[in-house]
Amino acid sequence: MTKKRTICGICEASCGLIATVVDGKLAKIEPDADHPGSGGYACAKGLNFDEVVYDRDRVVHPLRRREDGTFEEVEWEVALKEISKTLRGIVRKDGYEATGLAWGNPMAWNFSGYITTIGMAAALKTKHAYSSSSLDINNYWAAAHMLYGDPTVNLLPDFANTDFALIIGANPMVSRGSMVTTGRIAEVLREIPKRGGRVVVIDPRRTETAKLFEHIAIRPGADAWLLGGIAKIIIDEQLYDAKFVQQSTTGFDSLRASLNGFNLKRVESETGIHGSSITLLARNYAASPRASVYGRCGASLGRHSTLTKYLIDVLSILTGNLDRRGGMIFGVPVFNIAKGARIRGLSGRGRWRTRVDGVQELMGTAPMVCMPREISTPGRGQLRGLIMCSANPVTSAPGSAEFEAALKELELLVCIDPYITETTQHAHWILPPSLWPEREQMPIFTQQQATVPHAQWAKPVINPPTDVRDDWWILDQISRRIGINPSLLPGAQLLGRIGFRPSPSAILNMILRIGSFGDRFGLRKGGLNRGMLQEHGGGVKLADECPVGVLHRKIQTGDGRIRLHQKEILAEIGRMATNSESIDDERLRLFSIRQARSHNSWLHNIPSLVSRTRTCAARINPIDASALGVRSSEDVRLVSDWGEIVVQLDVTDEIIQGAVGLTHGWGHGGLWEQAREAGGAGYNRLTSAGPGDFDRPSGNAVFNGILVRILPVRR
Ligand SMILES: Nc1nc2c(c(=O)[nH]1)N[C@H]1C(S)=C(S)[C@@H](COP(=O)(O)OP(=O)(O)OC[C@H]3O[C@@H](n4cnc5c(=O)[nH]c(N)nc54)[C@H](O)[C@@H]3O)O[C@H]1N2
Ligand SMILES: Nc1nc2c(c(=O)[nH]1)N[C@H]1C(S)=C(S)[C@@H](COP(=O)(O)OP(=O)(O)OC[C@H]3O[C@@H](n4cnc5c(=O)[nH]c(N)nc54)[C@H](O)[C@@H]3O)O[C@H]1N2
Ligand code: SF4
Ligand SMILES: [Mo]
Repeated sequence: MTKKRTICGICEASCGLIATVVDGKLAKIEPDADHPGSGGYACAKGLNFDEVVYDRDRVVHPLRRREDGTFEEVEWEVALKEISKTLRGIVRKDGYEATGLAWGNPMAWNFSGYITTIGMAAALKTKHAYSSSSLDINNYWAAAHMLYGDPTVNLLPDFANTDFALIIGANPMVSRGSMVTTGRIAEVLREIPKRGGRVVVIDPRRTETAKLFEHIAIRPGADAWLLGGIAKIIIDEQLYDAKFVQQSTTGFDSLRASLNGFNLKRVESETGIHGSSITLLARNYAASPRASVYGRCGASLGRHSTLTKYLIDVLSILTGNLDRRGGMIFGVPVFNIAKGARIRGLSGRGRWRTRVDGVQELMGTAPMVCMPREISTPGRGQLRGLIMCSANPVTSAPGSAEFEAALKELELLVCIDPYITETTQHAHWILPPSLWPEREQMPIFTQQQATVPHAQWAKPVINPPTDVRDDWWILDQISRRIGINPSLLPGAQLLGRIGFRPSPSAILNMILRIGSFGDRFGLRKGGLNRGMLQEHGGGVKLADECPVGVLHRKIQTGDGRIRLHQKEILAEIGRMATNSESIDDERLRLFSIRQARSHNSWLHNIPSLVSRTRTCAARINPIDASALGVRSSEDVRLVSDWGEIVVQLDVTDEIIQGAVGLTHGWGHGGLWEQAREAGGAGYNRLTSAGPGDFDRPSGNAVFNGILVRILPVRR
């Protein structure tokens, strides 16, 4: 029996864990009390992950789909040979531009898979590079590119030191934080009121987080109205930090003029929040010496999400809370991803547009919502051969039916995934990847957004089943057979031809060693390298907190100032103001709910995480329920412009009137038996990937604020 330290690879909390291994098998997972980030916290998902590793439905051999839709096991050599033969055929016929890659959320904890994926997309010179970031945070990147000239600039709320935390559309008590990694986030937030500060939660639902603090209920999709309204009050009442604005920004007059339409009456009617509450909120926020504004999925997954994120940042900028202790701060990157992305030409936006919809590229990727049309629209550059890693778009992308239909049209679909899901069942090939306890773990992304800077690089805890391989290895093997090197190293294709193909781990170790915390190959005593981090096993603290006074190093606008004037933002404000789908529509507005023992679409095959009481339901307010004549526990039809589902109803006053909260990630197909039996219905049968149905500047998907009707089930 041995105990090994590792890092959970499921969510952005990136908790430190201790795994007990008995006879080579994962016997127990416990929280690592000494971890500098998570400090002994871990949730049920991480602690029960052995059930995923040993799940009897797990794909542990390469599978080929037969004519009748069933799958047969094949040898790796056969799979790799046939896949590359088909790919080469597509390239011969239609060029590399007919091939593509798509990757989903688990890639964020798979450094080797991730760098090989983006390396492969670069080597294929394809525009078909689709990331789940466009179902999630593309609006962050687009707004950061506009304001700071670099999409990777990410403002972290300094919850540990703030006096006023304004939380917009986030539920950290359940999600454990996103786009920020703050260990024991629940306790850190609870400390704020204890030291005399305030936490105000803006959410259409009285969530697990809202219940603990002050809650202001908002209609789904109305955040930009609220934020613009607050910004206007702060400017009109001269509550802003004129010195900071003058020294650090350009375009203030344009911002001020753009807010003209955000008069209190309109803001009140759009948001459903009383005008006096909005005014008070604006004044209190601005008066607070150390205030932070944090928005997440609720602020990212609606219409106008780039505008919303722009306005979130504008509040910190106006009040001088940017780069201030207790306001918004910047992480300390162990790997300087921002610089690396700039050097390798990934960092940017709008350098090309998608073929069918003409949407701007962002960080070298195209939005997931464009994929169905890229597959089904003929012409040069039509997507014919797709490799998809760790993604389940049929459930998690908007417009489930559009994805299902399009995936079936592909000449080649290869899915690297541990399950036969409602998505991967359409693949010609399913290849079995290792899971995070079976591979080296080093969370490049979350380590750079940690509010207590730390580094960790863990060895695999256990060996994978015989026929299971790391995602990067699978991509590399396919690449070799089609004559490319899936790498972003300068000169990679030439180096590949002469046989120089260092592993992702070796490449990152080299970058670590020459980086600001590195050992400079022995020249800097106490510096970091992979070997010493792996020897230690647990997290190594780099500082007690993130530094402030670093803004000038982050900004890449040329003149060092934040650019408030943005044409695309003005256009978005115009669009939003004239949007007629609004307050007079008698339909209800749909929004998403995440659950503690669930992770998007992929932990529903685990008995200890799925119990009957925790499955899928639509929640509405009692007043709406009585007007509609529906009751708790009854099945109802939810009908949108794009689809309909039948789902169980839960009547609760935690939901604002005029809205429906629906759990996302349920209603499974495919061959994961427990997940199928768990039942429920797919949220994204009600949403759309249509050409007008995403955020224009960023391509981010729209899941929240969809208009729906509740109707009785047809008998
Ligand atoms: N309605 C609605 N839809 C949403 C959201 C919402 O709030 N509401 N949220 C959106 C957000 S924020 C996100 S991030 C997306 C997520 O959407 P996706 O990125 O599609 O991710 P998941 O649905 O979590 O599916 C992950 C897949 O990866 C597989 N997998 C797990 N681990 C590994 C691994 O190590 N290697 C490989 N190769 N595969 C692995 C799982 O089996 C699963 O099939 O969903 C979005 N969809
Ligand atoms: N247990 C668990 N943890 C997770 C996940 C999971 O599925 N389960 N998913 C992970 C992923 S991929 C991500 S991206 C993060 C997300 O992290 P969070 O964003 O913190 O998680 P959500 O629960 O989606 O919180 C969004 C909140 O926005 C509210 N909301 C919806 N629409 C609106 C709106 O229009 N305006 C406002 N103001 N609020 C709105 C919802 O009611 C919800 O409370 O969580 C991660 N952690
Ligand atoms: S799922 Fe997230 S919160 Fe739970 S143990 Fe893993 S990293 Fe921590
Ligand atoms: Mo996400």
